[in-house]
Parts: sequence; structure tokens; C-alpha cells
Amino acid sequence: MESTGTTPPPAATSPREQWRAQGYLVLRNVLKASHIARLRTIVEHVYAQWRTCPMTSEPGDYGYEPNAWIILHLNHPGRFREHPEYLRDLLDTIAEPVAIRTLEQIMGEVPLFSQAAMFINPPGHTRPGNWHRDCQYQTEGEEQERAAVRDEADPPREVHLNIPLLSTRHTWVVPGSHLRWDTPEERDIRLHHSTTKELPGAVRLELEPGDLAFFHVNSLHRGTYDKDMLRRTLNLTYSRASIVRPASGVEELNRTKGYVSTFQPWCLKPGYLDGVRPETREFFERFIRTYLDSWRPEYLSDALGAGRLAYFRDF
Ligand SMILES: O=C(O)CCC(=O)C(=O)O
Repeated sequence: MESTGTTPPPAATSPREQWRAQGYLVLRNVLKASHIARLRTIVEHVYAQWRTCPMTSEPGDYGYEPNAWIILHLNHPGRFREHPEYLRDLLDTIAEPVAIRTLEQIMGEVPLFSQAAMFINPPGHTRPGNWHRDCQYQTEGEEQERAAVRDEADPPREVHLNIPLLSTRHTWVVPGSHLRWDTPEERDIRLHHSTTKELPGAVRLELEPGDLAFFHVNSLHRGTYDKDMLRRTLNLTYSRASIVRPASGVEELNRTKGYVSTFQPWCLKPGYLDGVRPETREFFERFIRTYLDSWRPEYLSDALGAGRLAYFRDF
């Protein structure tokens, strides 16, 4: 880890304690080289498929363009029409036993799938990325935001897991910030200079293929997206099974252009889980049971446009 601050993170005695104190945890060399090579094949296939999709058929307009930095919903079966076996291997990776066991330890309960995305280097323009806490996008006003930081701290409401498929130095976290509100300086930088100034004490995660990097969604963190530095990092999000965030209805889906992370009706496609490991099946069946009731056809309206309607209906 490279630190910009003067105070090194305190020595941690166990992964659980490191998580609790720092709000992030890196496990080294978990995935074998052959697994990473397979994932590279899979994500290059996804990239090539996604590249051909018009913006208006991707949720939230997260489609291919010079500024693109993320591909959402890697687990959409439409990405794998010619290679269903790629989908199976991707689902098995999302439910990877070491990752799930670690999440159980961190969360103190069973983890629930939420989203599978991938960070990429933008095709045209470097994106500095902004310091943020994820809860700032899910709350309104400082009072709610402070309450989320407080209530979702430990155990965490949600955890991101970054799986780099190439060496990467593009994720920054402020250790311990998941447990407390911003200092005045942090607040000023997060709100007014989020892409131009460094946060004191931030560490840059130095990740190699095979590593698993967990971080708290409400920690102060940032990604950077350098157009000239090939980036392929899976970004998986898990919540605690007791905390769910279903799509609330047609208004929300229209407002977000179809991007509500757990709105994934394609999981109901017959055969979606064919060939996965038994524990992967159990893991995704829990996700399906939890969100099934929110995957309602009536949540999809013409306002989404024909491309997105097809994305959610014809997989
Ligand atoms: O690794 C990165 O690019 C940072 C990710 C990030 O900002 C997020 O997951 O919210």
C-alpha cells in the first residue's frame, strides 16, 4: 500500500480486525493464474459485445463512449449468447468460496449478491474519478448521509470486492473513514475538489491479478481511470442478507434509465444457473428469492425506450 499521509495504518492482527479498523482488506494470491486468464477471456468477450450496444440499450446510459469507465451487469445473459459457459464461470467467480467466507466474517451474516460490474480504462479520455462515500448517492442531505455513515458502519451494509485482472494502482481508500464522519478538510475536498485534491492519509491499493480487495462502500474512496493504462477490474457488490434494496417502481426505473442495481429480471431466464457449482446456485437462488417480487413487468414502461426494454425483457 502506498500512503499519502504521515500516519501509517496501525498494524492489524487478523483480517477481521483489519477490516474493522481500516474498512478495507486485501487478500493476496487467492485466485490462480489459470482462473485469471479465463476471466480475461470472458471479460474481453463482454467488452467486445458491450462495445456494439447502443447507449440507449444500456441501463443508466452506461454504454460505450470515449468517457466510459464502467460496464454494468456483467452477468446479463445477453452478453453470452454464443458462450453460455462464460456466464457459468463468471457466476462461479462471484460466489467464490474464499470471497464469500470473508464477506461472512466481515458482515457477521450471510452476504447477498447485489451487482457485478467491471472498471475499464476509458477509450478516449482519462477520468480522474471523485472522492466519495457511496451513501452520498443514496441519501438526501447531510443529516441522512451522516446517519447512513453511522448506521451502516459496522457491520457494513454493503461491501465492494475488486478483483483485478491486471496490475492496478487505481483505487484509493482513507483507512478508518467508514467509522466516522468527514473532517472539515475531507468534507471540503469531497464536496468541492473531489477530483483535484488528495485526501490526507489515503492509501493507494497496489493490486495484482489473483488478489481480492474488499472495501467498505461508505469509506472515503476514489477510483482513477487512465485512458492509456489498460484496466480490467471486476467490481462486485454484496449486501448483508438482512438489508435489501429492491427497485421501488416505475418512477425510479424511469428516473434512473433502468439502473437500479438489484433490478436483474434476467436471472429468471430458464437455465440461467445451469452448470454452476452447487454453492453458486444456492448463492444466486437467495438473490432471486429476495428480489423476485421487485422484478415486476409493470415496472418497465415505454419511457425506457425500445433498447432498454429489450435489455430487460429479451435475454
Ligand atoms: O476501484 C475503483 O475504481 C474505485 C471504485 C469506486 O469508486 C466504487 O466502487 O464506488
